[in-house]
Amino acid sequence: MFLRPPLAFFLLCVITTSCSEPQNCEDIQKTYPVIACSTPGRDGRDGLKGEKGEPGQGLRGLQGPPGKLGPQGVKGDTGNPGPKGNKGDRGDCSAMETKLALVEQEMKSLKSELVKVKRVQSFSLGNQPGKKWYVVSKEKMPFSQVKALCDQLQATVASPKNDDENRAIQNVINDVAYLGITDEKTEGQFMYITGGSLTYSNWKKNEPNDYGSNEDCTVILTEGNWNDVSCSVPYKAVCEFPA
Ligand SMILES: [Ca+2]
Ligand SMILES: [Ca+2]
Repeated sequence: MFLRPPLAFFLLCVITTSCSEPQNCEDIQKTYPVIACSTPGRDGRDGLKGEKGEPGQGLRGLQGPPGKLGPQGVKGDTGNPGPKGNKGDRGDCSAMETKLALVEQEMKSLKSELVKVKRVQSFSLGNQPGKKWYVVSKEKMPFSQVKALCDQLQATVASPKNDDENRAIQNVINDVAYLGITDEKTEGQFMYITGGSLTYSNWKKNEPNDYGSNEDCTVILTEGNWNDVSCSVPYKAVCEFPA
């Protein structure tokens, strides 16, 4: 006897579903020899990877914070010079020119006054035009103060370089006075305090003697000759001004 196809299909589905034990399958086959009974096979291998899908339709996220500043780029070439500008208006220099004229006039007047003062001074000091001139202090002082005094007057301590200059100094002093000559750096080697070895000297007989091993400064005596003395003993200062 044959079952009709719809019924047979129904039974096959029921039996296949319930046929989990081998013993049950054998019993069913005995009862329904036309029905094949089998256990489910193992899972197959994974298939090939599918193509990338289309972007999703969900909401887009918020924009993230700006990234870190990148490294400084290479300096570019110098650009072309810009076009020349238009010529400006002429400035008003009349006030400046008037002021300049006044300054020039004052300078001329001052120069004229200075010439007069120099002439009077030369006459009173017995200076000769074109030659160095000398000023003597009223007070006596140690050599360190003599240097400071002449510096203040923008002069140097007198340093005669020849007989004429030595005589000119002798003529203005009325007492012993310091000269700008010492052997403070090297004993026995007298030098100008402005630098350089002596090019002229007028030592008194048996001088310099470095008496008491303590005589490193030089004085000019009223007779015009020189003696080495202690720098701490007070004598007058003679400051020298250029011609
Ligand atoms: Ca000495
Ligand atoms: Ca001496």
